[in-house]
Amino acid sequence: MSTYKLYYFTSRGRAEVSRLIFATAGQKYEDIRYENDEWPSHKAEMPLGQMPVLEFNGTKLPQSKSIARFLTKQFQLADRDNFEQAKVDAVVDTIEDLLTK
Ligand SMILES: N[C@@H](CCC(=O)N[C@@H](CS)C(=O)NCC(=O)O)C(=O)O
Repeated sequence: MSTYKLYYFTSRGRAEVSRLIFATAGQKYEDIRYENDEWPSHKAEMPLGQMPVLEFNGTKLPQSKSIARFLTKQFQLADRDNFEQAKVDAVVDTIEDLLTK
């Protein structure tokens, strides 16, 4: 059975989309949330020294959008056709615009 651990801060930020995907799919996962003062001692454990990070079957994957795209494919929530995928990408890119601002 596959195991999923999602590492992020206690805020919603760049992890919330993946948390929502897990909820929508009804998939159990470990939602690991670090307080700001805990972060320095975990930074070196992350592939790019940042979060969110998804640990899938023991391997860590960085980058929030890569994680979200992987999860939607994993749980068959996207990819029904190319236009459906483009609509999903548009939502992701819009969220990125908001986060950047
Ligand atoms: N492009 C990355 C950006 C990740 C990022 O900026 N993470 C921030 C929190 S939102 C972080 O880990 N900051 C702590 C640090 O850089 O030490 C993504 O989308 O996952």
